[in-house]
Amino acid sequence: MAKQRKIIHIDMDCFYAAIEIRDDPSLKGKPIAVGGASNSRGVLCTCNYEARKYGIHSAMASSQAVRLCPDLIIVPVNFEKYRASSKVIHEILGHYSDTIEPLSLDEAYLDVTHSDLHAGSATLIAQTIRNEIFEKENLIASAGISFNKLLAKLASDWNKPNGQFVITPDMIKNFMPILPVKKLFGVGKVTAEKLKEKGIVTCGDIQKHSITEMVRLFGNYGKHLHLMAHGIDERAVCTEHIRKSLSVEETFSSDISPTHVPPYIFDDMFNELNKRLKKLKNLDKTDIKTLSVKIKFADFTSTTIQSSQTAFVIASFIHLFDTRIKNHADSTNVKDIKKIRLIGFGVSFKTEHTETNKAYQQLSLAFKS
Ligand code: TTP
Ligand code: MG
Repeated sequence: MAKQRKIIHIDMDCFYAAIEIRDDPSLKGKPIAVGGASNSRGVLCTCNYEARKYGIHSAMASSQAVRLCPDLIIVPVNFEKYRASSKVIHEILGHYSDTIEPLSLDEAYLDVTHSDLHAGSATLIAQTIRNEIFEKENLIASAGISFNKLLAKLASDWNKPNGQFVITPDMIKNFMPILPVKKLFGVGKVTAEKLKEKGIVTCGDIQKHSITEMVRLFGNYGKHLHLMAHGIDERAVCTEHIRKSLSVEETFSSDISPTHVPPYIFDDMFNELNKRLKKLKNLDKTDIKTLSVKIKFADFTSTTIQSSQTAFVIASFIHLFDTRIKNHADSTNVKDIKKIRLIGFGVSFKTEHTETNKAYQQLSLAFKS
């Protein structure tokens, strides 16, 4: 029989907000959030636990948050700082396992099944990781420990903030039935709503259905839901990421005219895409299948133009952009030409490419995978 796995999920507590409070102790104890200003179209990235008491949460419009808590202090986003901290945290994680899967700047899975540290106690390893993060970065992490990724992630949420929790196999029969389905990996608002229409709100409700019934109702995803509702998740902690495409995009601080895009924007984007491509293993430029340009207009409508005919040079991207903008201008009155809030450049590949997972490199506000 295969050895039971030991998986740790680490998730930093109110990550961006915690960094801002660490760097400005006068914010301590006050409700604070990180994000866009409340007098513009800003939204919040996150907030501390004091602010959460007022019902404030990530992705809420800043204006709404200030209505809920007039004393809320909103600190502007300082992404470089978060990325620097994330890099240190991921380096610390590297002291405890070679099998690490970063999920975002502040979250990662570690497989410690074969670790000799603390006589193989995943609970003690998690505690030591959290201590080291606190000592080196002065930030607080929570941890979840279990025998698969699904349960480890659920567990890290259990005693948040500043806590850890272990889910053992014998806890599954009591733990899963009461768990709301929206806590399951991949179940967002839309899926939760569809499940609710069938009277399914908790994992216990799923357990009442046979796997055949779940497949009949929800297709292949129904099978996946059925397994998760029983606490089963065979996914490995994955240190490599398979890529079929790569793109970078930039959202401008204010909308720009499509006919007056500063050339450095195209240069920056092309250079960033090129830099990211060079990091992929065994990539030959002839392996690029299509080039694409994405444009998001000020009214949030967006369009993507693709070409499989052109070479990977900046002029090809600019040509795609100009073609789309010309079509738009030809079909619109000059006064109605929409401004642009975001431009993206991307490529797709003929074959799949693997790269080492590094969350702090992959994510940025301006450039995304
Ligand atoms: P989370 O781990 O979801 O949130 P958190 O760390 O702020 O709070 P906690 O884990 O204690 O519940 O996200 C990590 C960071 O990612 C968060 O600090 C800010 C950023 N983020 C956004 O920018 N937008 C979002 O919608 C979310 C959910 C997070
Ligand atoms: Mg977090």
